Amino acid sequence: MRTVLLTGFEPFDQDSVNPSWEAARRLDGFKIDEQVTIVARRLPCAFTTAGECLVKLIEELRPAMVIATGLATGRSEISIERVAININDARIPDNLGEQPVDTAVVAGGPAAYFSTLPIKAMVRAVREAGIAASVSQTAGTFVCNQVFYRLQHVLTGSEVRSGFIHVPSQSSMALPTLVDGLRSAVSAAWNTPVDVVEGGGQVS
Ligand code: PCA
Repeated sequence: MRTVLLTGFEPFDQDSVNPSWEAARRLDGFKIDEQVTIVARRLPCAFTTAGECLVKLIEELRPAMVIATGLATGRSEISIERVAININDARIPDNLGEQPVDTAVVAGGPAAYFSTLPIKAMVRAVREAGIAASVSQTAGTFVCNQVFYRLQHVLTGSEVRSGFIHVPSQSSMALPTLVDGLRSAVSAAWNTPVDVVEGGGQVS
């Protein structure tokens, strides 16, 4: 049995729940097919611990694919992220009170890493399920971007594909819809070895 590791975040910024974890945990144990099961785990929302926690989970679970998710307050669609950048620039303190400004995620690392997931196919699959989705060109500069960058950094050169999905707040998308959308995105990621070519860019 192979594993797709799906992570969500603990609540942050005075919220009592984080829909990324609420949705991910409802997919724990879901079988994408006979050979592949989703394993869901929660990450702390802190610059000093989130990346370490994810790297340990990858060592422990040896997943065949890794998809991290987090909340993007203010977005109304499921955002399939294209790129992680080598910058921490926190607008608010994280859950340990840290607020780095303009520091590197990995000192000396490349400016950015692209998702190695089939992002266009994932958007298409979520939309086909009747749920709003789009490619996002920025995962921000807070803990989500940091975790996304660390994920791509640690898996550079490996066969294991990985990437990040931002989810809307529960006022924009009900939890059952989000769970369905996430399931569609993860299944498409696993079942699409080469991404589809489909316009999804932005002018600005
Ligand atoms: N969203 C934050 C961090 C944790 C989360 O769920 C972000 O977008 O960086």
